[in-house]
Amino acid sequence: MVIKACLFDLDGVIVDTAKYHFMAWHRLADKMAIPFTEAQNEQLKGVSRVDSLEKLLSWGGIVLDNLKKMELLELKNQWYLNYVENMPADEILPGVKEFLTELRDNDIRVGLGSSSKNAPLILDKLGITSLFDTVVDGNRVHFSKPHPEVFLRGARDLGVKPEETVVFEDALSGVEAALAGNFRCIGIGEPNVLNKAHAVIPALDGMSVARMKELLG
Ligand code: B16
Ligand code: MG
Repeated sequence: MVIKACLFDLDGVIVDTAKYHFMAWHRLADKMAIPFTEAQNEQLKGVSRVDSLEKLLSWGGIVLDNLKKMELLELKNQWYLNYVENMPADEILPGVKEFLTELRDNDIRVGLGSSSKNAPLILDKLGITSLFDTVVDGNRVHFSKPHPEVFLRGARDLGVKPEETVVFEDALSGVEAALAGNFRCIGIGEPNVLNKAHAVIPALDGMSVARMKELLG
């Protein structure tokens, strides 16, 4: 396989912000007396803010008007931003900077494909914006993962075909998005959750161009 580009999800792949999304959704669920489990949280990973709220409300059997939904979305985001405000720059996950740098040195283009509207702010906070050739975030897409739009836009920005591009994802919705777009996909996390991916690894720590090629056969 020729690899011309890599597209990275943000939350849970580049940085451990997935835990802050979980904390903020949990707080909102508690406020509304909706039981919220780790398994349900798994279903919110990679899903846009507005679609996540719809899922949460449906689990609680709660129907609200749009104004109230906007209020709750604003509240969840404020809590999330408060958590990430105190996030140290070294919270970038181990091995990420090294791998991104190696990709660049090997002329493999690098893009971000995140559902998060806060992605540019997080990259900036970590001081790694310049390591990406393109950033596609929740502000640039119409359809949430598992729709492939976010990755298709990334490939288009980079001038590469999906079949020449590897997507790194920690969410089932993201793995499904990558496959729907005809990308190769390496899952980051639990094999039993991400078993649709072409390969699954626990984290990016120790990842290299050689290892990536080996994993994809
Ligand atoms: P925001 P990713 C996703 O980011 C998160 O996994 C998901 O939990 C979150 O709801 C979504 O971004 C929207 O984020 O509220 O910051 O716009 O994993 O696609 O990088
Ligand atoms: Mg993610």
